[in-house]
Formats: sequence, structure tokens, C-alpha cells
Amino acid sequence: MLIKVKAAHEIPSSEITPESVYRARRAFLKGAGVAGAGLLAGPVLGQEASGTVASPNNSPEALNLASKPQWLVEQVAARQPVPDEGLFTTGEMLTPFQDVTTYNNFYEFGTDKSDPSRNARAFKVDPWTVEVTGAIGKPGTYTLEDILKPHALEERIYRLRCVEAWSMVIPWVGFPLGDLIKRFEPTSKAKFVEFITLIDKNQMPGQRSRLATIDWPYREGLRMDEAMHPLTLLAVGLYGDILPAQSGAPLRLVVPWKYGFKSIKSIVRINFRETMPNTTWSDLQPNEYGFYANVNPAVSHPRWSQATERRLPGSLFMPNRIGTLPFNGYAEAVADLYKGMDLRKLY
Ligand SMILES: Nc1nc2c(c(=O)[nH]1)N[C@H]1C(S)=C(S)[C@@H](COP(=O)(O)O)O[C@H]1N2
Ligand SMILES: [Mo]
Repeated sequence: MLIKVKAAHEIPSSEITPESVYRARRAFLKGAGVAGAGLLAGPVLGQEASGTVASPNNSPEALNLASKPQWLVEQVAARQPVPDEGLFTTGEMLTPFQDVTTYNNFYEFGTDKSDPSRNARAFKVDPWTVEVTGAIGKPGTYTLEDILKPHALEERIYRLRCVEAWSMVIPWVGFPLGDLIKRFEPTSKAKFVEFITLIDKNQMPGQRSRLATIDWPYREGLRMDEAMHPLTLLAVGLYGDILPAQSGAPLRLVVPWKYGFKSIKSIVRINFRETMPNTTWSDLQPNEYGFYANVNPAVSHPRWSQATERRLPGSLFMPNRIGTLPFNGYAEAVADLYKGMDLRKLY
């Protein structure tokens, strides 16, 4: 299946290679008059013919991690390259590493966009375990290695569209969630999958805050067919390296056709169930955030329009506002999942 999203800023599909993405980015930054700063801020993308985005060789400190598990660094390095076309890449300029890792939503580390990269200091990802429970044949507590070792990792470039109407284009490293789910042998009662983030007040200042409105831990969920969809990614890296703490280390979900809040970070529990789980944002504001949260330019948030988005990076003088696409541009691949549903009501 070939999904092409036509946008004014898109480069021809014949040029969709990491190198041309890099060139497009250079041209963009020059045009915006921030070439120097922008190019120094981010890593240089892959100039070699390998088709992967070059790894910036980050220190643990730079990623806000206590350590970088060597086996995981190596598994990420051995990833399959980004395909030249199709569903798992886009023709758009990548959002620079600097923006991807300093403009974050991760309320466990604070509510400002710059809080997660500043407050997630020496985050511990080793050891890390994931408890897998519910309607499956193989429940248990799995180490991160148990979870990841059998899977070949892939690099995939996806758009990420936040419900707050900004977006990025991010080169993730991960593998299809469906491949992991099959290993747990779900039973016929597994109709939904629930995901839960780490709760650790010592490491996560947002969970200590008396001002916090969220009832921790952060929770998300998918219907089983959404979880099994080939686009649904379990990510362990971005820009060719393991995930920084602020991006959801060591393991996070990426569901590119849904608003960003579905893409839950730092997962410690996966639960298979017969009924729809409660989820953090729809519990907090059910009239503003729903369970499905499919990107939909036709359904406004009660307090703002969803028809357009601010593509990062931008600036005061060049906000880089673009039209939002149904299902974030992935409609051809996912619209069938929602046949017969009223997506105005089931937002
Ligand atoms: N545990 C947890 N996961 C989370 C969030 C959060 O606050 N806590 N924020 C969500 C929101 S609103 C968005 S837009 C994305 C942002 O991902 P990024 O910071 O890697 O771009 O993470 C999502 N996952
Ligand atoms: Mo978001």
C-alpha cells in the first residue's frame, strides 16, 4: 500500500531519502534565516547510502538517563533502514533532534514543554520490567530484554500530531506492537489493551506536585484491532539512538493517526481486557478528550479548532502553519477500522 500525502512543502517522492530530507532541512533553515543555530543544534542526518538516520552518539547525560544499556544501543544500531516510500516514511522535513527532545509533553516531569528535558535527570531504565496481565495465555513480568530481544527493529518516520495543534516529523526506532502481542497469546476475551506508565515519585517530580490534576499513573488504551494495526509502533529509540528520558524511555507507544496523548511513554504494564479501559485525558476532561482520539480536522476541540497545526520547528515570524489531515494523513491505512462509527460522537 502506498500512502502519499500531498502538502505544499512536500518534496517529490523520487527524492524521499534521508539525504534529501537533510538537504530539504538545510534549505528550510537557510530560508528561515536560522541556518547556523539550527544546524549546530541537531545531529547531522545520514549522508551514507544506508538509508538510516545517523546516530548522534549521545552520552547517557545527554539523554537524561542513568545509563545506556549496551545491548539495547546495539539492537537499535542494527535497525532496518527507513523504506524509500510507503506508509512508514513521509516526504516531509524531519523535525530536528533538538526540537524533538526539548519540546515535550510528559507531565510526570512537569507541565511546561521544557520541563521534561530539564527535570528528567539520570532516569533509570536498567533494570526495567513490564508486567503483562489479563486475557492472555502468557502473563508474567518480562524484563526489557525479554520484550525486545526476539524483534528486529525498524526505523520509521511518522508524523506526530498533538491535540494542542502542533506537530512534528520524527524518525523512530521500534517494532510493530502486534508482533509483541502475538507472543502473549491473547484469548478471545482480549478486546482492548491497556497501557500504564511508571509511577515513581522519586524520579518524577510531576507526580510529587500537589498541583497535579492527573491521577497517576498515566494510562492509555487501544482497541485490539488498533493495537494489531501494522502502523502501531512500540518505540525504543529516535534519531538512531535509544530514547531520551523525556521521550518516554525505555519503551513507549507511537500511534501516528491518533492525537499524541495516546502515545503513552515509559510503559511498565500492559493489560488485556474485555472492556474499554479508562484513560488519563478522557477521565480528566471527557468532553474534550475521547478514547479514540483519531486526528480529525473536522471536529474542533471545545476550546480551539483542529483544522490546522503548527509544524515544528517554527518561529514567531514563521509559524509554519499547515492543514491537518484526517487521521493525520494515514486515512487510507486506518479509516476502515472505524467504518460505521460516528467519529463526531466517538472523538
Ligand atoms: N506517560 C505519559 N505519556 C505521554 C504524555 C504524558 O504526559 N505522560 N503526554 C502525551 C502527549 S499529550 C503527547 S503530545 C506525546 C508527546 O510525545 P513527545 O514529547 O515525545 O513528542 O506524549 C504523550 N505520552
Ligand atoms: Mo499531546
